[in-house]
Amino acid sequence: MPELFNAAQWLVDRHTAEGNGGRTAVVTPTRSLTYEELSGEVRRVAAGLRALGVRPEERVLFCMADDVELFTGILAAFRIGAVAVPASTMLTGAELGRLVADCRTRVVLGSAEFAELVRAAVQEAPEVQHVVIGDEWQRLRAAAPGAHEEPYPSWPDSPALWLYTSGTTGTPKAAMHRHEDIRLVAETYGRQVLGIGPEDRCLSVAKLFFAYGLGNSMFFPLSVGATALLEPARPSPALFAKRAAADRATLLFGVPGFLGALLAGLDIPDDAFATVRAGVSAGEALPARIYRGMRERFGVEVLDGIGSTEMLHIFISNRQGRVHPGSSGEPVPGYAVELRDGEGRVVAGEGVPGELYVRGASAATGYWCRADTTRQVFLGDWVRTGDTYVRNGDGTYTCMGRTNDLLKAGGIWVAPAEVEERLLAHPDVAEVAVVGARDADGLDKPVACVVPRAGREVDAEALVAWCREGLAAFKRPRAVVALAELPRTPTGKIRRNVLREMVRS
Ligand code: 3SK
Repeated sequence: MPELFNAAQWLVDRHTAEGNGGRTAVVTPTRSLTYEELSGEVRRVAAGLRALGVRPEERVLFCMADDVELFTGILAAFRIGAVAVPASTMLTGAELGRLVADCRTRVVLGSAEFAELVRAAVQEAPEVQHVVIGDEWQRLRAAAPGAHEEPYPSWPDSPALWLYTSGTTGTPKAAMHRHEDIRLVAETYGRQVLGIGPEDRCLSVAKLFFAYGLGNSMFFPLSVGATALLEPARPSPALFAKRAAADRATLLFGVPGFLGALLAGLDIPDDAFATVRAGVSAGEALPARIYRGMRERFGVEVLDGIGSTEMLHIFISNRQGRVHPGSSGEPVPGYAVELRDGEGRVVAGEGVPGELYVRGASAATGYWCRADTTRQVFLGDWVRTGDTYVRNGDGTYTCMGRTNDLLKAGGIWVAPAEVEERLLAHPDVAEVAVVGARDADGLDKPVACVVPRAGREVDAEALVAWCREGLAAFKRPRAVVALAELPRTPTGKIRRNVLREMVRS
Protein backbone atom coordinates (compact mmCIF):
# COMPACT_ATOMS: atom_id res chain seq x y z
CA MET A 1 0.00 0.00 0.00
CA PRO A 2 1.26 3.56 -0.63
CA GLU A 3 2.20 5.79 2.30
CA LEU A 4 -0.66 7.71 3.84
CA PHE A 5 -0.95 11.44 3.25
CA ASN A 6 -3.68 13.80 4.36
CA ALA A 7 -3.35 17.43 3.26
CA ALA A 8 -5.15 18.79 6.36
CA GLN A 9 -2.84 16.90 8.68
CA TRP A 10 0.15 18.20 6.71
CA LEU A 11 -1.06 21.80 6.51
CA VAL A 12 -2.41 22.15 10.05
CA ASP A 13 -1.80 19.46 12.70
CA ARG A 14 1.86 18.98 11.79
CA HIS A 15 2.78 22.41 13.16
CA THR A 16 1.41 21.70 16.61
CA ALA A 17 3.07 18.29 16.62
CA GLU A 18 6.37 20.04 15.76
CA GLY A 19 5.99 22.50 18.64
CA ASN A 20 4.75 25.46 16.56
CA GLY A 21 1.08 25.40 17.61
CA GLY A 22 1.35 28.89 19.11
CA ARG A 23 2.19 30.57 15.79
CA THR A 24 -0.51 32.63 14.12
CA ALA A 25 -2.17 30.72 11.30
CA VAL A 26 -5.04 32.97 10.20
CA VAL A 27 -5.94 36.62 10.67
CA THR A 28 -9.28 38.11 9.58
CA PRO A 29 -10.51 41.67 10.24
CA THR A 30 -12.21 40.42 13.42
CA ARG A 31 -10.20 37.51 14.81
CA SER A 32 -7.06 35.45 14.61
CA LEU A 33 -6.29 31.78 15.23
CA THR A 34 -3.07 30.05 16.19
CA TYR A 35 -2.19 26.76 14.53
CA GLU A 36 -3.40 24.93 17.64
CA GLU A 37 -6.71 26.80 17.57
CA LEU A 38 -7.05 26.22 13.83
CA SER A 39 -6.47 22.52 14.36
CA GLY A 40 -9.20 22.39 17.02
CA GLU A 41 -11.63 24.29 14.82
CA VAL A 42 -10.95 22.07 11.80
CA ARG A 43 -11.60 19.00 13.96
CA ARG A 44 -14.92 20.43 15.18
CA VAL A 45 -16.11 21.22 11.65
CA ALA A 46 -14.86 17.82 10.47
CA ALA A 47 -16.92 16.12 13.17
CA GLY A 48 -19.93 18.22 12.14
CA LEU A 49 -19.57 17.18 8.49
CA ARG A 50 -19.25 13.54 9.53
CA ALA A 51 -22.39 13.93 11.62
CA LEU A 52 -24.22 15.10 8.49
CA GLY A 53 -23.26 11.78 6.96
CA VAL A 54 -20.48 13.03 4.68
CA ARG A 55 -18.36 10.06 3.66
CA PRO A 56 -14.81 9.92 2.26
CA GLU A 57 -14.61 10.87 -1.42
CA GLU A 58 -18.02 12.56 -1.26
CA ARG A 59 -18.20 16.16 -2.41
CA VAL A 60 -18.99 19.09 -0.09
CA LEU A 61 -19.72 22.38 -1.83
CA PHE A 62 -18.94 25.73 -0.26
CA CYS A 63 -20.31 29.09 -1.43
CA MET A 64 -18.74 31.26 1.20
CA ALA A 65 -16.80 34.44 1.90
CA ASP A 66 -13.07 34.24 2.67
CA ASP A 67 -13.29 33.84 6.43
CA VAL A 68 -12.51 31.34 9.16
CA GLU A 69 -15.62 29.28 8.31
CA LEU A 70 -14.67 28.65 4.69
CA PHE A 71 -11.03 28.13 5.62
CA THR A 72 -11.85 25.51 8.26
CA GLY A 73 -14.59 23.98 6.12
CA ILE A 74 -12.21 23.20 3.25
CA LEU A 75 -9.59 21.82 5.64
CA ALA A 76 -12.25 19.79 7.46
CA ALA A 77 -13.33 18.21 4.18
CA PHE A 78 -9.69 17.23 3.50
CA ARG A 79 -9.40 15.90 7.04
CA ILE A 80 -12.30 13.47 6.73
CA GLY A 81 -11.23 12.38 3.24
CA ALA A 82 -14.14 14.18 1.57
CA VAL A 83 -13.71 16.37 -1.51
CA ALA A 84 -13.88 20.14 -0.99
CA VAL A 85 -15.64 22.03 -3.81
CA PRO A 86 -15.17 25.77 -3.18
CA ALA A 87 -17.57 27.46 -5.61
CA SER A 88 -17.60 31.00 -6.89
CA THR A 89 -19.73 33.48 -4.96
CA MET A 90 -19.96 35.60 -8.12
CA LEU A 91 -22.38 33.35 -10.00
CA THR A 92 -26.13 33.63 -10.43
CA GLY A 93 -28.37 31.11 -8.66
CA ALA A 94 -28.89 29.16 -11.88
CA GLU A 95 -25.16 29.08 -12.66
CA LEU A 96 -24.31 27.90 -9.15
CA GLY A 97 -27.17 25.39 -9.31
CA ARG A 98 -25.56 23.76 -12.33
CA LEU A 99 -22.32 23.25 -10.39
CA VAL A 100 -24.17 21.91 -7.33
CA ALA A 101 -26.03 19.43 -9.53
CA ASP A 102 -22.94 18.54 -11.57
CA CYS A 103 -20.81 17.59 -8.57
CA ARG A 104 -23.73 15.63 -7.04
CA THR A 105 -23.04 16.96 -3.59
CA ARG A 106 -25.54 16.24 -0.81
CA VAL A 107 -24.17 19.01 1.41
CA VAL A 108 -23.94 22.71 0.55
CA LEU A 109 -22.56 25.32 2.93
CA GLY A 110 -23.09 29.04 2.45
CA SER A 111 -22.22 32.28 4.25
CA ALA A 112 -25.13 34.46 5.39
CA GLU A 113 -24.45 37.05 2.66
CA PHE A 114 -24.88 34.37 0.00
CA ALA A 115 -28.00 32.79 1.52
CA GLU A 116 -30.26 33.87 -1.33
CA LEU A 117 -27.81 32.66 -3.96
CA VAL A 118 -27.39 29.28 -2.25
CA ARG A 119 -31.16 28.82 -1.78
CA ALA A 120 -31.75 29.56 -5.46
CA ALA A 121 -28.95 27.17 -6.46
CA VAL A 122 -30.18 24.20 -4.46
CA GLN A 123 -33.59 24.45 -6.14
CA GLU A 124 -31.83 23.11 -9.21
CA ALA A 125 -30.15 20.23 -7.38
CA PRO A 126 -32.59 17.66 -5.97
CA GLU A 127 -29.78 15.51 -4.56
CA VAL A 128 -28.91 18.11 -1.92
CA GLN A 129 -29.99 16.95 1.55
CA HIS A 130 -28.29 19.44 3.87
CA VAL A 131 -27.91 23.17 3.42
CA VAL A 132 -25.94 24.92 6.15
CA ILE A 133 -26.28 28.69 5.92
CA GLY A 134 -25.06 31.51 8.15
CA ASP A 135 -25.76 30.84 11.86
CA GLU A 136 -26.40 27.16 11.23
CA TRP A 137 -22.62 26.89 10.99
CA GLN A 138 -22.39 27.28 14.79
CA ARG A 139 -24.67 24.28 15.19
CA LEU A 140 -22.62 22.28 12.71
CA ARG A 141 -19.33 22.91 14.51
CA ALA A 142 -20.75 22.46 17.99
CA ALA A 143 -23.08 19.53 17.52
CA ALA A 144 -20.88 16.53 17.08
CA PRO A 145 -18.49 14.73 19.38
CA GLY A 146 -15.51 13.14 17.67
CA ALA A 147 -13.17 16.12 17.58
CA HIS A 148 -10.49 13.71 18.79
CA GLU A 149 -10.79 11.55 15.67
CA GLU A 150 -7.73 10.99 13.53
CA PRO A 151 -7.55 12.37 9.97
CA TYR A 152 -8.86 10.01 7.31
CA PRO A 153 -6.06 7.71 6.12
CA SER A 154 -5.98 9.13 2.60
CA TRP A 155 -3.24 8.32 0.10
CA PRO A 156 -1.29 10.92 -1.86
CA ASP A 157 -3.53 10.08 -4.84
CA SER A 158 -6.82 10.34 -2.91
CA PRO A 159 -9.16 13.03 -4.23
CA ALA A 160 -9.15 16.21 -2.15
CA LEU A 161 -10.36 19.15 -4.18
CA TRP A 162 -12.50 19.92 -7.18
CA LEU A 163 -12.27 23.36 -8.74
CA TYR A 164 -14.70 24.46 -11.42
CA THR A 165 -13.20 26.21 -14.41
CA SER A 166 -14.43 27.42 -17.76
CA GLY A 167 -10.79 27.68 -18.93
CA THR A 168 -9.51 25.63 -21.89
CA THR A 169 -13.02 24.83 -23.15
CA GLY A 170 -16.32 26.64 -22.53
CA THR A 171 -18.71 25.10 -19.98
CA PRO A 172 -17.67 24.89 -16.34
CA LYS A 173 -16.20 21.56 -15.38
CA ALA A 174 -14.50 20.34 -12.24
CA ALA A 175 -10.73 19.82 -12.38
CA MET A 176 -10.03 17.06 -9.86
CA HIS A 177 -7.01 17.37 -7.59
CA ARG A 178 -5.39 14.95 -5.19
CA HIS A 179 -4.05 15.48 -1.66
CA GLU A 180 -0.54 15.24 -3.10
CA ASP A 181 -1.09 18.12 -5.56
CA ILE A 182 -1.45 20.47 -2.61
CA ARG A 183 1.95 19.49 -1.19
CA LEU A 184 3.50 19.70 -4.66
CA VAL A 185 2.47 23.28 -5.44
CA ALA A 186 3.53 24.42 -1.96
CA GLU A 187 6.95 22.85 -2.40
CA THR A 188 7.54 23.99 -5.99
CA TYR A 189 6.10 27.47 -6.51
CA GLY A 190 5.61 28.31 -2.81
CA ARG A 191 9.02 27.27 -1.53
CA GLN A 192 11.26 27.39 -4.58
CA VAL A 193 9.94 30.52 -6.31
CA LEU A 194 8.50 32.63 -3.49
CA GLY A 195 10.91 31.30 -0.89
CA ILE A 196 8.02 31.40 1.56
CA GLY A 197 8.95 30.95 5.22
CA PRO A 198 7.30 31.00 8.66
CA GLU A 199 7.61 34.80 8.97
CA ASP A 200 5.55 35.48 5.84
CA ARG A 201 2.08 37.02 5.95
CA CYS A 202 0.07 36.40 2.77
CA LEU A 203 -2.63 38.72 1.44
CA SER A 204 -4.50 37.77 -1.74
CA VAL A 205 -6.98 39.64 -3.92
CA ALA A 206 -8.07 36.32 -5.44
CA LYS A 207 -10.57 34.53 -3.23
CA LEU A 208 -10.30 31.01 -1.86
CA PHE A 209 -12.69 29.66 -4.47
CA PHE A 210 -10.07 30.27 -7.16
CA ALA A 211 -7.11 27.90 -7.48
CA TYR A 212 -4.92 30.99 -7.39
CA GLY A 213 -6.47 32.27 -4.13
CA LEU A 214 -6.46 28.88 -2.45
CA GLY A 215 -2.72 28.49 -3.00
CA ASN A 216 -2.01 32.08 -1.95
CA SER A 217 -4.14 32.12 1.19
CA MET A 218 -4.05 28.51 2.33
CA PHE A 219 -1.57 26.08 0.81
CA PHE A 220 1.51 28.32 0.77
CA PRO A 221 1.25 29.94 4.20
CA LEU A 222 0.09 26.80 6.03
CA SER A 223 2.73 24.63 4.36
CA VAL A 224 5.47 26.50 6.27
CA GLY A 225 3.67 27.65 9.42
CA ALA A 226 3.22 31.19 8.07
CA THR A 227 0.15 33.45 8.38
CA ALA A 228 -2.84 33.81 6.02
CA LEU A 229 -4.49 37.24 6.05
CA LEU A 230 -8.10 36.62 4.99
CA GLU A 231 -10.35 39.40 3.70
CA PRO A 232 -14.06 38.51 3.48
CA ALA A 233 -15.08 41.72 1.68
CA ARG A 234 -14.69 42.50 -2.00
CA PRO A 235 -11.18 43.85 -2.18
CA SER A 236 -11.16 47.52 -3.18
CA PRO A 237 -7.73 49.09 -3.68
CA ALA A 238 -8.16 51.29 -0.59
CA LEU A 239 -9.24 48.39 1.62
CA PHE A 240 -6.44 46.19 0.37
CA ALA A 241 -3.82 48.87 0.98
CA LYS A 242 -5.17 49.39 4.50
CA ARG A 243 -5.14 45.65 5.26
CA ALA A 244 -1.63 45.25 3.88
CA ALA A 245 -0.31 48.02 6.13
CA ALA A 246 -2.34 47.17 9.25
CA ASP A 247 -1.51 43.45 9.11
CA ARG A 248 2.04 43.81 7.82
CA ALA A 249 1.62 41.72 4.70
CA THR A 250 4.89 40.41 3.29
CA LEU A 251 3.53 38.68 0.16
CA LEU A 252 0.88 40.41 -1.90
CA PHE A 253 -1.04 38.42 -4.52
CA GLY A 254 -2.96 40.37 -7.15
CA VAL A 255 -4.20 40.36 -10.71
CA PRO A 256 -3.21 42.95 -13.35
CA GLY A 257 -6.51 44.86 -13.31
CA PHE A 258 -6.37 45.22 -9.54
CA LEU A 259 -2.73 46.28 -9.51
CA GLY A 260 -3.57 48.83 -12.22
CA ALA A 261 -6.39 50.16 -10.00
CA LEU A 262 -3.97 50.41 -7.05
CA LEU A 263 -1.66 52.51 -9.19
CA ALA A 264 -4.54 54.72 -10.28
CA GLY A 265 -5.62 55.25 -6.63
CA LEU A 266 -4.38 58.69 -5.71
CA ASP A 267 -5.57 58.26 -2.12
CA ILE A 268 -3.32 55.26 -1.51
CA PRO A 269 -0.21 56.15 0.46
CA ASP A 270 3.03 55.33 -1.34
CA ASP A 271 4.25 53.45 1.76
CA ALA A 272 1.09 51.30 2.04
CA PHE A 273 3.08 48.21 1.03
CA ALA A 274 6.27 49.00 2.94
CA THR A 275 6.24 45.56 4.62
CA VAL A 276 5.74 43.66 1.35
CA ARG A 277 8.83 41.76 0.22
CA ALA A 278 7.32 40.55 -3.08
CA GLY A 279 4.18 40.92 -5.14
CA VAL A 280 2.67 38.25 -7.38
CA SER A 281 0.42 38.67 -10.39
CA ALA A 282 -1.43 35.97 -12.33
CA GLY A 283 -4.72 35.51 -14.14
CA GLU A 284 -3.63 37.36 -17.26
CA ALA A 285 -0.36 38.80 -18.50
CA LEU A 286 0.92 41.71 -16.42
CA PRO A 287 1.62 44.76 -18.60
CA ALA A 288 5.18 46.06 -18.21
CA ARG A 289 3.73 49.49 -17.35
CA ILE A 290 2.02 48.10 -14.26
CA TYR A 291 5.11 46.10 -13.24
CA ARG A 292 7.22 49.28 -13.42
CA GLY A 293 4.56 51.41 -11.72
CA MET A 294 4.32 49.04 -8.75
CA ARG A 295 8.08 49.09 -8.33
CA GLU A 296 8.48 52.83 -8.72
CA ARG A 297 5.52 54.00 -6.66
CA PHE A 298 5.20 51.31 -3.97
CA GLY A 299 8.64 49.70 -4.07
CA VAL A 300 7.04 46.31 -4.77
CA GLU A 301 8.62 43.95 -7.28
CA VAL A 302 5.73 42.01 -8.82
CA LEU A 303 6.46 38.52 -10.11
CA ASP A 304 4.14 37.82 -13.00
CA GLY A 305 3.34 34.18 -13.66
CA ILE A 306 0.90 31.91 -15.41
CA GLY A 307 -0.94 29.12 -13.71
CA SER A 308 -4.11 27.20 -14.33
CA THR A 309 -6.81 25.47 -12.41
CA GLU A 310 -5.74 22.26 -14.18
CA MET A 311 -2.18 22.56 -12.77
CA LEU A 312 -3.50 23.92 -9.45
CA HIS A 313 -1.11 26.89 -9.38
CA ILE A 314 1.60 28.84 -11.15
CA PHE A 315 3.98 26.87 -13.40
CA ILE A 316 5.82 29.67 -15.22
CA SER A 317 6.99 32.64 -13.18
CA ASN A 318 9.39 35.51 -13.02
CA ARG A 319 11.96 35.37 -10.21
CA GLN A 320 12.96 38.02 -7.71
CA GLY A 321 15.82 40.11 -9.07
CA ARG A 322 15.40 38.51 -12.52
CA VAL A 323 12.16 39.89 -13.87
CA HIS A 324 11.63 40.17 -17.61
CA PRO A 325 8.86 42.82 -17.68
CA GLY A 326 5.93 41.88 -19.89
CA SER A 327 6.81 38.17 -19.77
CA SER A 328 5.44 35.35 -17.60
CA GLY A 329 9.01 34.34 -16.71
CA GLU A 330 10.62 30.87 -16.71
CA PRO A 331 9.23 27.43 -15.88
CA VAL A 332 8.88 26.77 -12.15
CA PRO A 333 11.05 23.89 -10.83
CA GLY A 334 9.11 20.65 -11.27
CA TYR A 335 7.42 21.80 -14.51
CA ALA A 336 8.42 21.52 -18.17
CA VAL A 337 6.80 23.48 -20.98
CA GLU A 338 6.65 23.11 -24.76
CA LEU A 339 5.22 25.23 -27.55
CA ARG A 340 3.38 23.27 -30.23
CA ASP A 341 1.81 24.08 -33.57
CA GLY A 342 -1.77 23.23 -34.60
CA GLU A 343 -0.73 19.65 -35.47
CA GLY A 344 0.83 19.12 -32.07
CA ARG A 345 4.44 19.40 -33.36
CA VAL A 346 6.91 21.13 -31.06
CA VAL A 347 8.01 24.50 -32.42
CA ALA A 348 11.52 25.60 -31.63
CA GLY A 349 13.23 28.95 -31.82
CA GLU A 350 13.04 32.31 -30.28
CA GLY A 351 9.88 34.30 -30.99
CA VAL A 352 8.04 31.46 -32.79
CA PRO A 353 4.48 31.33 -31.47
CA GLY A 354 2.94 28.05 -30.40
CA GLU A 355 0.34 26.72 -28.03
CA LEU A 356 1.74 26.30 -24.53
CA TYR A 357 1.76 22.75 -23.14
CA VAL A 358 2.87 22.04 -19.58
CA ARG A 359 3.99 18.93 -17.75
CA GLY A 360 4.12 18.65 -13.97
CA ALA A 361 3.03 16.32 -11.20
CA SER A 362 0.37 18.69 -9.83
CA ALA A 363 -1.80 18.25 -12.96
CA ALA A 364 -5.41 17.40 -12.22
CA THR A 365 -6.40 13.78 -12.74
CA GLY A 366 -8.99 15.02 -15.26
CA TYR A 367 -12.40 16.69 -15.36
CA TRP A 368 -15.27 15.11 -13.47
CA CYS A 369 -17.56 13.28 -15.90
CA ARG A 370 -16.12 15.04 -18.97
CA ALA A 371 -14.29 12.21 -20.67
CA ASP A 372 -14.12 13.89 -24.09
CA THR A 373 -12.83 17.19 -22.78
CA THR A 374 -10.40 15.39 -20.49
CA ARG A 375 -8.97 13.57 -23.52
CA GLN A 376 -8.58 16.85 -25.40
CA VAL A 377 -6.75 18.63 -22.58
CA PHE A 378 -4.78 15.98 -20.66
CA LEU A 379 -2.52 14.26 -23.18
CA GLY A 380 -0.42 11.72 -21.34
CA ASP A 381 1.91 13.74 -19.12
CA TRP A 382 1.17 16.96 -20.98
CA VAL A 383 -1.63 19.46 -20.42
CA ARG A 384 -2.78 21.88 -23.11
CA THR A 385 -3.22 25.39 -21.76
CA GLY A 386 -5.07 26.99 -24.68
CA ASP A 387 -2.66 29.97 -24.52
CA THR A 388 -0.34 31.02 -27.33
CA TYR A 389 3.18 31.88 -26.16
CA VAL A 390 6.61 32.69 -27.57
CA ARG A 391 9.95 31.84 -26.00
CA ASN A 392 12.33 34.77 -25.54
CA GLY A 393 16.12 34.65 -25.93
CA ASP A 394 16.64 34.68 -22.15
CA GLY A 395 14.52 31.55 -21.60
CA THR A 396 11.44 33.43 -20.45
CA TYR A 397 8.03 33.07 -22.10
CA THR A 398 5.65 35.79 -23.26
CA CYS A 399 1.89 35.39 -23.68
CA MET A 400 0.48 36.28 -27.11
CA GLY A 401 -3.18 35.59 -26.29
CA ARG A 402 -5.61 32.72 -26.37
CA THR A 403 -5.37 29.89 -28.86
CA ASN A 404 -9.16 29.55 -28.87
CA ASP A 405 -11.95 32.11 -28.40
CA LEU A 406 -12.13 32.09 -24.62
CA LEU A 407 -11.10 35.26 -22.91
CA LYS A 408 -10.32 36.46 -19.44
CA ALA A 409 -11.88 39.52 -17.87
CA GLY A 410 -10.25 40.66 -14.65
CA GLY A 411 -8.35 37.39 -14.62
CA ILE A 412 -11.52 35.23 -14.72
CA TRP A 413 -12.45 33.02 -17.65
CA VAL A 414 -15.36 34.15 -19.77
CA ALA A 415 -16.78 31.88 -22.45
CA PRO A 416 -18.05 34.13 -25.28
CA ALA A 417 -20.66 31.48 -26.16
CA GLU A 418 -22.33 31.88 -22.78
CA VAL A 419 -22.60 35.67 -23.09
CA GLU A 420 -23.78 35.33 -26.69
CA GLU A 421 -26.50 32.90 -25.64
CA ARG A 422 -27.78 35.41 -23.10
CA LEU A 423 -27.72 38.28 -25.62
CA LEU A 424 -29.49 36.20 -28.25
CA ALA A 425 -32.37 35.78 -25.81
CA HIS A 426 -32.93 39.57 -25.93
CA PRO A 427 -35.73 40.67 -28.29
CA ASP A 428 -33.55 43.34 -29.97
CA VAL A 429 -30.71 40.99 -30.90
CA ALA A 430 -30.55 39.06 -34.17
CA GLU A 431 -26.89 38.03 -34.16
CA VAL A 432 -24.02 38.54 -31.80
CA ALA A 433 -20.36 37.73 -31.30
CA VAL A 434 -18.46 38.49 -28.11
CA VAL A 435 -14.73 39.09 -28.45
CA GLY A 436 -11.97 40.41 -26.24
CA ALA A 437 -10.83 43.96 -26.85
CA ARG A 438 -7.47 45.00 -25.48
CA ASP A 439 -7.48 48.16 -23.36
CA ALA A 440 -4.56 50.60 -23.20
CA ASP A 441 -2.73 48.19 -20.85
CA GLY A 442 -3.26 45.22 -23.13
CA LEU A 443 -5.88 43.63 -20.84
CA ASP A 444 -8.87 41.94 -22.45
CA LYS A 445 -12.42 43.20 -21.92
CA PRO A 446 -15.47 41.40 -23.38
CA VAL A 447 -17.11 43.45 -26.12
CA ALA A 448 -20.41 42.43 -27.76
CA CYS A 449 -20.74 42.98 -31.51
CA VAL A 450 -24.48 43.02 -32.09
CA VAL A 451 -26.62 42.90 -35.22
CA PRO A 452 -30.11 44.16 -34.27
CA ARG A 453 -33.33 42.51 -35.39
CA ALA A 454 -35.11 44.26 -38.26
CA GLY A 455 -36.80 47.44 -37.06
CA ARG A 456 -34.96 47.39 -33.69
CA GLU A 457 -32.04 49.41 -32.39
CA VAL A 458 -29.07 48.42 -30.30
CA ASP A 459 -29.38 49.97 -26.85
CA ALA A 460 -25.97 49.27 -25.30
CA GLU A 461 -26.98 50.10 -21.73
CA ALA A 462 -30.07 47.92 -21.90
CA LEU A 463 -28.07 44.98 -23.27
CA VAL A 464 -25.41 45.26 -20.58
CA ALA A 465 -28.16 45.41 -17.93
CA TRP A 466 -29.78 42.34 -19.54
CA CYS A 467 -26.49 40.46 -19.17
CA ARG A 468 -26.05 41.59 -15.58
CA GLU A 469 -29.49 40.21 -14.80
CA GLY A 470 -28.90 36.76 -16.26
CA LEU A 471 -25.18 36.21 -15.84
CA ALA A 472 -22.49 36.71 -13.24
CA ALA A 473 -21.54 40.41 -13.39
CA PHE A 474 -17.93 39.75 -14.45
CA LYS A 475 -19.21 38.15 -17.69
CA ARG A 476 -21.09 41.26 -18.85
CA PRO A 477 -19.79 43.02 -21.98
CA ARG A 478 -17.92 46.21 -21.12
CA ALA A 479 -18.99 47.71 -24.45
CA VAL A 480 -21.53 46.99 -27.18
CA VAL A 481 -20.86 47.71 -30.85
CA ALA A 482 -23.76 47.78 -33.35
CA LEU A 483 -23.08 46.20 -36.73
CA ALA A 484 -25.16 45.71 -39.87
CA GLU A 485 -23.76 42.18 -40.21
CA LEU A 486 -21.08 39.96 -38.71
CA PRO A 487 -18.02 39.24 -40.88
CA ARG A 488 -18.03 35.55 -41.85
CA THR A 489 -15.79 33.07 -43.67
CA PRO A 490 -17.05 31.46 -46.90
CA THR A 491 -18.18 28.50 -44.77
CA GLY A 492 -20.19 30.82 -42.53
CA LYS A 493 -17.92 30.96 -39.49
CA ILE A 494 -17.74 34.27 -37.68
CA ARG A 495 -14.38 35.89 -38.34
CA ARG A 496 -13.56 36.76 -34.76
CA ASN A 497 -10.07 37.97 -35.63
CA VAL A 498 -11.68 40.66 -37.84
CA LEU A 499 -14.01 41.64 -35.01
CA ARG A 500 -11.13 41.76 -32.55
CA GLU A 501 -9.26 44.13 -34.86
CA MET A 502 -12.42 46.19 -35.33
CA VAL A 503 -13.13 46.68 -31.63
CA ARG A 504 -9.48 47.37 -30.87
CA SER A 505 -9.36 50.47 -33.03
O1 3SK B 1 -4.98 32.13 -14.06
C1 3SK B 1 -3.91 31.88 -13.54
O2 3SK B 1 -2.85 32.37 -13.98
C2 3SK B 1 -3.82 30.97 -12.33
C3 3SK B 1 -2.77 31.12 -11.51
C4 3SK B 1 -2.65 30.31 -10.42
C5 3SK B 1 -3.54 29.36 -10.14
C6 3SK B 1 -4.61 29.21 -10.94
C7 3SK B 1 -4.77 30.03 -12.05
C8 3SK B 1 -5.97 29.80 -12.90
